[in-house]
Amino acid sequence: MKKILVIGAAGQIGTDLTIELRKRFGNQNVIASDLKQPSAEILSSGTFIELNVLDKASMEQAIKQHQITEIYHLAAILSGNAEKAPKRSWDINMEGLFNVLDLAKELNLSKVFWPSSIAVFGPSTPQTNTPQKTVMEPNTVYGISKLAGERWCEYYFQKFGVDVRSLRYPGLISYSADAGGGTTDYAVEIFHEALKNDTYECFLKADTKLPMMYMEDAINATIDLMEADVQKVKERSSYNLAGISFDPQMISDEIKKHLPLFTITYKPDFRQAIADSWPASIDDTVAQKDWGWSAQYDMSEMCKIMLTEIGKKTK
Ligand code: NAD
Ligand code: AKB
Repeated sequence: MKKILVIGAAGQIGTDLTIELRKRFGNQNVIASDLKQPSAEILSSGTFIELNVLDKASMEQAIKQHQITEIYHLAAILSGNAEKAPKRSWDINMEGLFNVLDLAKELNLSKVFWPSSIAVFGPSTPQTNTPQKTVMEPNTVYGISKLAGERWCEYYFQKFGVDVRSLRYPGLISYSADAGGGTTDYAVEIFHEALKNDTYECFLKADTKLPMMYMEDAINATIDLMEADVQKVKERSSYNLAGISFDPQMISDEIKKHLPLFTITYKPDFRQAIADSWPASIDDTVAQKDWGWSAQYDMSEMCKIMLTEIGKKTK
């Protein structure tokens, strides 16, 4: 029987992914874990344990106690925060992954999910429709850790048979939890500020186009990949995944259709250089072909949902 451990369940993705996994596989079969308290919905719908991904012994104990068969390992330090504490972020991102991969190998777990990111690409990568296989020279701590992580995932699959699966998520947009310190966070913050104050000061320039995706698409892609037949999962580093590509001006124009008084101003900070090093759009035809992936949400649908759902919370 499937028994899942989500590590990083209190974060932006974990908040939505844990609930969806519980819906699909049963509340009692999905154990949430994090360093910090998760949402009230996660706390009330199933088991939560406080777990540090750097503490391998405690993780081993939790896996044995709850008879875990699969891990979704989401704990990491994202691009913006990682630049502020490079060595500590490298340690958390890499040591955490090693602990999970080693436990999967030693305890013979059936599957592991670990997310990579568009941050694996760098300034020398082709920026438009970035292909699955291309030049990868990331120049951020976060991107370097994700690229190294991809190589280790493939290594553990090939050398030790660990069935680890991965997606290169674009910037994810959701309303259930705040974004966790990345470069694409503006595309979440803008909705909160638009509804609260009718204005938003953006930390990226108006024409900084980046690959983005509405959270429900990302959750579906994640579970689809994890549930795909093993022979369909041919890419053992990480799959490119594409949703919507836009820049701050485009999303601001879309918000204005709903909130005509909304205004945006621009004050680029250190995250501009990170964004400039990333692709503007992604080619995910390999994921489409291998396991039947396709995104459902466009920018206008995503904006409508974000404004409605955040609007309900801010009333
Ligand atoms: P987040 O920062 O919102 O959540 C990460 C969670 O991990 C937090 O709740 C944090 O408390 C927890 N955590 C941190 N250190 C920990 C530790 N030592 N032990 C246990 N838990 C710890 O991040 P997110 O946006 O949910 O991202 C999840 C994963 O997806 C990360 O690997 C991230 O790199 C990747 N990703 C996210 C995006 C995105 O746009 N959100 C895009 C690409 C990739
Ligand atoms: C970040 O901006 O760091 C993340 C990501 C794209 O990996 N959202």
